[in-house]
Amino acid sequence: MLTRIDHVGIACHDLEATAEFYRRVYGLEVAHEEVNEEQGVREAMLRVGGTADGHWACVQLLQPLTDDSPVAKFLQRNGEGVHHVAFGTADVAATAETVGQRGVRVLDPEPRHGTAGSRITFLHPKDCGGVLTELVEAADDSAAKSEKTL
Ligand code: MC0
Repeated sequence: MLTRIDHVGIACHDLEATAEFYRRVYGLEVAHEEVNEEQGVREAMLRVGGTADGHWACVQLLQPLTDDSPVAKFLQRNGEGVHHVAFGTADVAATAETVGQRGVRVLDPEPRHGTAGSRITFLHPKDCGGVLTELVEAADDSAAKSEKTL
């Protein structure tokens, strides 16, 4: 059902300063930047290594756009740090339905728009051992899914 760790989301106050930390200390570069108004974030993806299913595992830096967004609330409560873990899946809607049947609250029954054309849904941290969990169907995961169904 889960095919990779897609990314680890890290909440920060200053995207550029945090990206510079990852560049200076680990030599990681920003591969992709995006603003996601619906989620209330500016984000930067830093590729760390390849996964067995042919994707990149990334660190995702998240800076809030507004004071009432989920990442802003998280920063107010906890300060900077790991905000969520995201798993890749070939079919986000099917995986969300399965985990929902297993007693986990699915926060977005209808998948939303995520990084680089992906489709995403979040699972409630209180049902996932305190870890806000994201399911990600990348744009090319969907292509693989249509091939499979042909
Ligand atoms: C909140 N809680 C967390 C947490 N956020 N626990 C672990 N990790 C987190 N990130 C805990 C709080 O400490 C609190 O626990 C309880 O959950 C309720 O939190 P709240 O903030 O008072 O309540 P809500 O219900 O308003 O919000 C929590 C919820 C929300 C997780 C439902 O933040 C949400 O819907 N998040 C999903 C969307 C999101 O985070 N988007 C930003 C990333 P106590 O014990 O005090 O009750 S967007 C993204 O990442 C996109 C761009 C992408 O990857 O493509």
